Amino acid sequence: MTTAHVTCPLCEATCGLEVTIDEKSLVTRVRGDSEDVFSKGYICPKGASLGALHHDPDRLTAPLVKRDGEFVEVTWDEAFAEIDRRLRPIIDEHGRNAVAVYAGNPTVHNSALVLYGRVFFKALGTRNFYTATTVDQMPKHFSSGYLFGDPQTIPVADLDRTEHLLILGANPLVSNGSLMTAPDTRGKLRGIQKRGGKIVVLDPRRTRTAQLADEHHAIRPGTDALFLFALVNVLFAENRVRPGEHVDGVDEVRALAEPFTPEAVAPATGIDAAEIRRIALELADAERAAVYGRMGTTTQAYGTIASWLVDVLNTLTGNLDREGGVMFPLPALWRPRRSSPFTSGRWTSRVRGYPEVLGELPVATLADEIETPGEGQVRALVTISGNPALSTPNSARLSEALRQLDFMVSLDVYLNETTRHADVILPGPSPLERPHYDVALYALAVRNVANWTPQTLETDMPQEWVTLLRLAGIAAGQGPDVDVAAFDTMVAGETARRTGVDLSLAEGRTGPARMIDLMLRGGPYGLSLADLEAAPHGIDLGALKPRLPEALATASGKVELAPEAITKDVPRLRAELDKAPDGGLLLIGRRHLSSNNSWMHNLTPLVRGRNRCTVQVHPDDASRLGLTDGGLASVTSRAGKLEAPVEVTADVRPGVVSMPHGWGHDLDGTRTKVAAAHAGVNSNLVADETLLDVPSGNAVLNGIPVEVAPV
Ligand SMILES: Nc1nc2c(c(=O)[nH]1)N[C@H]1C(S)=C(S)[C@@H](COP(=O)(O)OP(=O)(O)OC[C@H]3O[C@@H](n4cnc5c(=O)[nH]c(N)nc54)[C@H](O)[C@@H]3O)O[C@H]1N2
Ligand SMILES: Nc1nc2c(c(=O)[nH]1)N[C@H]1C(S)=C(S)[C@@H](COP(=O)(O)OP(=O)(O)OC[C@H]3O[C@@H](n4cnc5c(=O)[nH]c(N)nc54)[C@H](O)[C@@H]3O)O[C@H]1N2
Ligand code: SF4
Ligand SMILES: [Mo]
Repeated sequence: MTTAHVTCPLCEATCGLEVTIDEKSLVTRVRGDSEDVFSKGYICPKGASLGALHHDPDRLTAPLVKRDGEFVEVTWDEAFAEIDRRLRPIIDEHGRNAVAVYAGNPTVHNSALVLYGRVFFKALGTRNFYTATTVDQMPKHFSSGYLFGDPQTIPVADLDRTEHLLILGANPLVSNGSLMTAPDTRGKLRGIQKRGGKIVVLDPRRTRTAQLADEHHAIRPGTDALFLFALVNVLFAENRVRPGEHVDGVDEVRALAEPFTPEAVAPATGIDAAEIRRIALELADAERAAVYGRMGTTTQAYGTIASWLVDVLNTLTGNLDREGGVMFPLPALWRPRRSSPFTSGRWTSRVRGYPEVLGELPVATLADEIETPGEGQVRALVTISGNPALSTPNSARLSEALRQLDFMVSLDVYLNETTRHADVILPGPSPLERPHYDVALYALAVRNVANWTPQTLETDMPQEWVTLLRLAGIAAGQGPDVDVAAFDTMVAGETARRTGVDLSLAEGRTGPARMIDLMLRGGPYGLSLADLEAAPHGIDLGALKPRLPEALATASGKVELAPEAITKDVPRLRAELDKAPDGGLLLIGRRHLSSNNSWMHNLTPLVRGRNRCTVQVHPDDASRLGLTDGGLASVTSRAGKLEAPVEVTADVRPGVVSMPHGWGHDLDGTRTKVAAAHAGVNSNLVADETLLDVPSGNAVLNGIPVEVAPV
């Protein structure tokens, strides 16, 4: 028996887990590591299933190549030779933009994919670059980019010290927190209440988080920007504005907020004007307060304005960069300092003219780019840990487009709804077969921490950084047999140069371990990987500290509260005030503690129990529409139609129906037996790919107009 201490890479909470392994390399137990400096023993059902994931017989362990429509196992060299043979001619004949990339959510949770994905993307040099960010948090990057100068500079709620938390469109008790790395959010939210503080939740559904909160307001979907603007309006009207130093643009915000009085937004939001006023004043008068918005505020038509207003409120109430307010973490890894402030729209998408943001185009337009002939048409696709065939809007249309590609490669651990369209699938090691450091998420942690996970179990499979370097070699025209060790040393040398650390200090290490050693050494705490290796439960680097103005990268060196790139979208929102709600139904999403987007449904412990893929309908709507609990309903939108069982519940607001995403595992050609037996229905069949948040290009996944009828 051996015991390993690993950081769970499945969601953003970064829990420390204790994994027990027997002599035959069988995972016999996974439990929370009570000594972990951050998570202190917390674990959720997904983390507890790391063993089930590792031992899943459907998890791929060898490359697959499609021959005459059937996947066959091949050697790694054969797989790379096939990619070189088929990808290079497409690049040579049609140019680099003919090859698109889609990187999915687990990329962010995997240091090999984070650190070496960019090497491959650079070698490929395509403008057809797509990620799950445009079905998620792009509006937050956009607003942070303009407010603070850097799209990665996102303030997080100081959960351990705040006394008033206003949550919009987030359900951290189920999601375990997002853009807010905080293991055991339930404990942390309870802590606020124990200190005598208050939690207010705005959500069209009475979620677990809403149930724990002191107050829940069932806002109409898609109206958060109106609601938040009304709070800003009240702060000015009632003389509660105290932004502090380092802030520009307060007067512009005052003028912009003028039309958005509580009375003006009440009909659209469904929240009383008097309530809005009270919520604003309680926020302003709280000793230390934080406003936090997530999926419900970003995946909607006014995602950028809503994300911006969240931080406008934090700033105007004096809670930006203040203990108990929202603060900027200082992670242990070196981070590049931007040489120039963030800007978007440096190029636009070919078919619909959507602006680039962070070098990405909206994944909602990927099907357009594949289907539409002409110069620059996408003919090949590389997916990296993504399942866009389930996770992106109008996924039936995208699936059909994937069929039309000349060539497709997927780096993925399953043969699923997306990868079945690939010509070559390259698997990667399980979380227990690779080392781990959370490169991305410690930059969003409510406490500064660092924790390294050594590789627990051996594998014959190449690490994914090796795979990415070989792909980079192919993309660069050097063929499938690039000298990986030399290439890696070159990449590390570049990191050494940028961090100002002597490469030889990381001698004896390769891959992500060497990169992380260099970045730790060049980072603000001067740590090294050896320090972390000596601390299996992590190193606590303390509570968050004020970081302004040093954290800012704007041209003015100040928080630019009214950037034109955002304020020019306000007239579009203003027009909403003149529209009366049309009484139609709006579809929103829903997450479950035992789910992780689309890809953990092949693990028996996580799909046990009753079918969770239901359409939740309020009793009033159910009786009006003739829907019965357990009966089948059709859900129809501009984009498509689906059928799913009805669950009648007063948890959803009247006029709102809710379905989880990531289901629909009954498609031909997949190899996920357990998931197929718990197939569910794909909610993105009805998500409309033409509905976007205009500035950021983020898809609208919450508040989709639908019709629901009994089947
Ligand atoms: N309607 C609706 N749609 C949504 C959402 C919603 O709320 N509602 N949520 C959106 C959000 S927030 C997100 S982030 C996206 C997620 O969208 P995606 O990232 O496209 O989808 P995932 O379900 O996360 O699929 C992850 C894929 O990575 C593979 N994988 C897992 N681990 C590894 C690994 O270690 N290496 C490799 N190479 N592959 C791996 C899995 O097998 C799976 O195929 O979905 C979005 N879609
Ligand atoms: N168990 C589990 N955990 C996960 C995931 C998972 O699939 N399962 N996915 C992970 C990922 S990739 C992400 S990005 C995070 C997401 O983390 P969260 O954002 O916390 O998760 P959601 O459950 O999508 O919460 C969004 C909430 O917004 C509400 N909502 C919908 N429309 C609106 C609206 O217009 N206004 C307001 N105010 N609220 C609205 C929904 O009812 C829902 O409760 O979760 C992560 N953690
Ligand atoms: S909350 Fe997230 S990080 Fe923690 S055990 Fe669950 S999946 Fe893993
Ligand atoms: Mo996400």
